[in-house]
Amino acid sequence: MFVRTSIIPAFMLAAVFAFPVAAHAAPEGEVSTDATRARDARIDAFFARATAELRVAAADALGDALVLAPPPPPPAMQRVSITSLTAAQLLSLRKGFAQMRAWNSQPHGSANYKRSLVYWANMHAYIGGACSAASGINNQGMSGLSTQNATTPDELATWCTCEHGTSQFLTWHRMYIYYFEQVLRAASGDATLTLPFWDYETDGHVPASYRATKYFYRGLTRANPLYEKNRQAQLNAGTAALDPAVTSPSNAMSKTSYGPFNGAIEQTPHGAVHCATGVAGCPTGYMGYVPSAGNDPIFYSHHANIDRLYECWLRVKPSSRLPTGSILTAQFSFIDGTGNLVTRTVSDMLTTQQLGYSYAGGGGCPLRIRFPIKWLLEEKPIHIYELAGPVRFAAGTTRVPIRITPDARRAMLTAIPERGAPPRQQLVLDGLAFDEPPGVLYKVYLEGAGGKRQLVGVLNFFNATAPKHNMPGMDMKAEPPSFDVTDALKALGSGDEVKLALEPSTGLTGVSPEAAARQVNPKANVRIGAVRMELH
Ligand SMILES: [Cu+2]
Repeated sequence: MFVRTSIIPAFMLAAVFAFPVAAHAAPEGEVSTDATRARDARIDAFFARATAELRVAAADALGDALVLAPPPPPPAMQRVSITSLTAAQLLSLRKGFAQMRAWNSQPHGSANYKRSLVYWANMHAYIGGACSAASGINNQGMSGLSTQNATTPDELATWCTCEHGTSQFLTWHRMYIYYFEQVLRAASGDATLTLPFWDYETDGHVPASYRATKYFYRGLTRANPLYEKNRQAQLNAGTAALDPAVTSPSNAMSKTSYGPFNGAIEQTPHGAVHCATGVAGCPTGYMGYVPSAGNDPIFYSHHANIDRLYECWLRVKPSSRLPTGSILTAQFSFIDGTGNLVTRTVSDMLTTQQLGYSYAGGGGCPLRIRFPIKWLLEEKPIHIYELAGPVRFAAGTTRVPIRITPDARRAMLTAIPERGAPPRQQLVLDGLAFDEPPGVLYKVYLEGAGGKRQLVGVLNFFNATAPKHNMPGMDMKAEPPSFDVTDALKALGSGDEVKLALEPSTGLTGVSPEAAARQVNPKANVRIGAVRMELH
């Protein structure tokens, strides 16, 4: 039933490390021939592979935390955090966005229009035409936008092609921001410009360079092309930050294979940051609505950060974490830095090595990525327990008693012999749906006796605004929201009185749940079909 873990007995590690490093040099007196050189190459390759595998095995054997190996030396193009741009880099970034905005008014079909900000936003998705309902233009926080319609061959090939709620979420967005960066670089006139990432986990504020309405350059005050007024007011004022529940990648980082990781990171931090940045939850503000999100310059740095987190996660074990199968043969079309239409295959643009960029400071990855000891075990659950039936969300916080049977409790605590550890517990919310978007996010807590509670994640409704899901209710068939609750249940103790609590949130720090509850759309009727716990 279990795939063997990669734990290698200590004596084997010792044996390999004891192998003389110079053992592959031709022994004294042996003449170097084609045959000996081929043998040496084989031995070198073996050592390279063995070192990589041993690093993983050693980390596995050491417990549930992995200290990441140092990253490879940086290629020429390195993406850095917005907050560590030099003045010259920030100026190039501003020039790039200012130029792309200026190209918005170029004629359709021209190379410059294909490199404009509105064109790139439309490539992701747009309001109107064959992409999404034109009525979306009336959503709160859409000022400055107009409905769009793809007509030219390049527009028909590239517009409204974003991937949400599919296995191509990470791969498509990696390709998309790669080409966006090429265009931004060309627009800036700075051949060294890279797309900076918004590291909201370190600091949840919108960076000052994206909040300022104006900036000063060469004796003139100019409009800041990185500013967008259709964001939550407190974020643009700098008086509130994104809540850590919104920005934490830890739930996604605990996944061990591509599909679950792709689904989990799309929810948090990706979708949660989108909804918390828009003016009043999804589908408001440019960022909170898929068909308008690409019109806010911070969108591209948000996605650079998602790409960076993807890279952090991949680096733990690229050989088993990169996507496989039909994902790799799909083709997508973009516009390159000179304004030409390009069609590329996913497998050719899969890794940062292929694309020639890296992330600064070791990627700024969390130094220790927690991962379950299961490591190389199957993602399939070994037990599933139904904890609660249908749930209708209340106006304020919804509390759902969940019954953990003695049977489930025993299974949760019993070590799996092959692993030497008990299974991880994952809470899954099936059949999440609504009549109208609620206009808030929901923090997900587990509560024990005496009001003790543990945050396990956050629910957002960004994907429900994607063109493919752009209708009442939402389709969460692909990946229902799921949360690793192992540590939370442990922290709450073994009492059987556990409640699931769903608390309205604007996604910002310093806003009370009561204030967020007042923002809930009374016609939302948010509901869950069932709550279950999976043991993995
Ligand atoms: Cu996005």
